[in-house]
Amino acid sequence: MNDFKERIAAELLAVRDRSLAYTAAEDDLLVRQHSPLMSPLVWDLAHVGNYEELWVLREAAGIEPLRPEIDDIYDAFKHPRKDRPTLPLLGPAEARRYIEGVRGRVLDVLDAIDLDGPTPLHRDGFVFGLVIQHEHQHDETMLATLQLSGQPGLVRDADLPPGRDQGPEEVYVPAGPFTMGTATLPWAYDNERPAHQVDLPGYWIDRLPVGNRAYAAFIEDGGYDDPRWWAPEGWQWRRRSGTGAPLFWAKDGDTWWRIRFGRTEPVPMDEPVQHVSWYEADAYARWAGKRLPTEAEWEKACGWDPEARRARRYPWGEEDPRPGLANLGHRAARPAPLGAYPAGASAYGAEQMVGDVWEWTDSWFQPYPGFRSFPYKEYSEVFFGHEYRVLRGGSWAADPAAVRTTFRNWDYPIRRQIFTGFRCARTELV
Ligand code: AVJ
Ligand code: FE
Repeated sequence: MNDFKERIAAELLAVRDRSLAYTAAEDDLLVRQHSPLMSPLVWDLAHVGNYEELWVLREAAGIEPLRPEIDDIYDAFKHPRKDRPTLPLLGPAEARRYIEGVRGRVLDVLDAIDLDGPTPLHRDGFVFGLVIQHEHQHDETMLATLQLSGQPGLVRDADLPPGRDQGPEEVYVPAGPFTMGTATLPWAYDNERPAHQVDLPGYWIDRLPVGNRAYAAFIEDGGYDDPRWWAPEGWQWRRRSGTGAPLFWAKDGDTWWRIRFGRTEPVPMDEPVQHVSWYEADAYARWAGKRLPTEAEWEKACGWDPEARRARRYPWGEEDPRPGLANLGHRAARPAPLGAYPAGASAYGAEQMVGDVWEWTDSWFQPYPGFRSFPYKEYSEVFFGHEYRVLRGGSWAADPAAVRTTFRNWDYPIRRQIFTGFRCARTELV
């Protein structure tokens, strides 16, 4: 195998190690439904293998189906998450055998395949990028399921750099055009394409994500009880749900506590807030006299290099992510303290845009002008519209393989179990 193929093989191995680590539990934990919002873990496990079979073995390599009878069960569009426990799912041992069988054949295909042709699925190893990123995204989903379950054992406390209590509250992004999306990143998804020019007026954007201390001040100030701050549907959601704090938070006397993978600990006030819905982020921003950034504002502040007049792959440039630049890949099971990554700053000086927490933006998930679905409509196209808000940047649980300045994630505005926070923006006053 050449170097590129070796790299792909290493990525396949790494993501599988991760999936197996998250599912190395007793069968009962894997088959149980921890929340109607989430699949049983054993569904995710076999689903990633089935997806890999469909795309690499059947579509790219033309191999006959291994187990066509299970396709229906693992089709995410046929069965909503809440119904998945009632399906005749493969048991944990069978699921592991199945995905291992698929993987063995996938490595044979990788060895034999021509990564420069004959189809766009082969080119630059796109189909391998597709399944690697897909599995990492499901791993992050599994981690959210495990956090909901209260399951201990997932806290990993790799040393994160200390926070830094200096620097401006906001950075300024002057008016002007930038290139949004990508024409060149080979493993980018269809929804990141095509690259196109967007001309924005000048704006301010927070240098850092909103922290727990600032968010607690919003709560103490009665932010959850004041309809002035809330979008109308947000206010309805807040009243119906009775929500008064981020998910997994509880107050005891004067102290906020949180539960993190089964451990109860004081809320670290210097960390970015996470587990808030879009509605909460939107309300906080209004309370703070600001607003959420649009997706274009977020991407320009993160990725645009105004001197070179081109987009960077990461805020800091082209260099691959490493521990000194961003908190990714579940090295620690939490966001890093605010200000921990000065070396990871964008050209405009915005920090922690990649890693730590996904960031809600004000934008609906919509196609870019000239969008073409690839390789299938159900990855992005069926989600476009006014139902899902765009999330950017990637959390501490996201893998570097599925993070870049152009990467787009999306979810319902009420979602809170995902590792999501936000930062605010502000239009320049003239
Ligand atoms: C991009 C994270 C919203 O999990 O629904 C997984 C990714 N697509 N399988 C999701 C995805 C197909 C997707 N998100
Ligand atoms: Fe999937």
